[in-house]
Amino acid sequence: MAQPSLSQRLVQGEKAALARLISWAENGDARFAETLRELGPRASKSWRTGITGPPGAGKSTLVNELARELRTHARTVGILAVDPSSPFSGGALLGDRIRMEERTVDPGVFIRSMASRGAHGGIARAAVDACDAIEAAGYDEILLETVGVGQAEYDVVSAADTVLVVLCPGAGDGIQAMKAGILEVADVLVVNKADLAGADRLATDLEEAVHIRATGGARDPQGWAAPVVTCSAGTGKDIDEVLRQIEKHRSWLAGERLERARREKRLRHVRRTVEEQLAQELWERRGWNEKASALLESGRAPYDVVETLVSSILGAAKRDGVKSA
Ligand SMILES: Nc1nc2c(ncn2[C@@H]2O[C@H](COP(=O)(O)OP(=O)(O)OP(=O)(O)O)[C@@H](O)[C@H]2O)c(=O)[nH]1
Ligand SMILES: [Mg+2]
Repeated sequence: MAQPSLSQRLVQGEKAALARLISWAENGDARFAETLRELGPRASKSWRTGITGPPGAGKSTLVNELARELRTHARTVGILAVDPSSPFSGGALLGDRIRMEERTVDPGVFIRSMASRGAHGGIARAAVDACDAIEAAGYDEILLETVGVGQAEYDVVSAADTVLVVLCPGAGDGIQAMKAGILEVADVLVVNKADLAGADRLATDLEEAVHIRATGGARDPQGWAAPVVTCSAGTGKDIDEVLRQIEKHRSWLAGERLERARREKRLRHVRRTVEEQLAQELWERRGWNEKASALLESGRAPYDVVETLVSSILGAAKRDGVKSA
């Protein structure tokens, strides 16, 4: 009897098949696209929630609690923990994995971590592909956690439909977060560690900052002003409130807004992937690395080298255009 194909195994809910598919996405393996193609067009039904925030704010603890809460509502959950700044692949987020052990034995939960070195090309591209794979496997919810609040993390988390920014009182709290432009990316601001002193103060500061932004015309009047939720992932307090705010944002986005947002995200993903594949083609397969080195060594100025290389394809494209016209 013929072995079931990977796409068949995926649809049957086999986690190993999903893990394999994600590895193909990470490695830039052509079988990733083939498998998605085989699965055919499907309605996108997974809600993607991104979770970002400074190291140690309690993102992983919150993800674990959100997953627990979602499971009580019979929602299946795919968790993707991405560390764009870590050179270590796989084991980078092992700590998180161990903490989430309880979730991993649940057949309705899938957990995977990813670091930049594991991804062939861009981690942001690989993360979107991984989310698409999780969606294709039929999970209702995707929780996409990143470490840190830099540009690389934002690139990853901006693939989500709803972005949570998790902060906590203490070192590097509110003011720093605002400087880092966190208000711009947050759909929901979560003040975690409510059990610690300073949480209420941080929440008030954030509410004020959101209000100033909203009234300062930085957002359109019908726009979404990020709510501030205070919770304690460590004790499980008010996790349901965090979920309620995600649901509210989801209802607000539903319809035309959601379609537009997802269209933009798809376009960004296509652009990234095209850039990545072209770069591979030129630098690796067409030997541009060697060509550029040789030209530089022969004493050519960097911009001369750029022009020579670029016109070698653009010139060719122009000639082809003339031919086909
Ligand atoms: N007091 C208190 N501690 C918490 C709470 N939530 C998480 N912690 C603790 O904060 C520490 C960091 O939690 P993590 O969930 O690993 O934080 P993280 O944001 O995922 O950290 P990185 O992935 O390293 O950026 C752990 O020791 C948690 O036990 C909370 O609500 N209250
Ligand atoms: Mg973490």
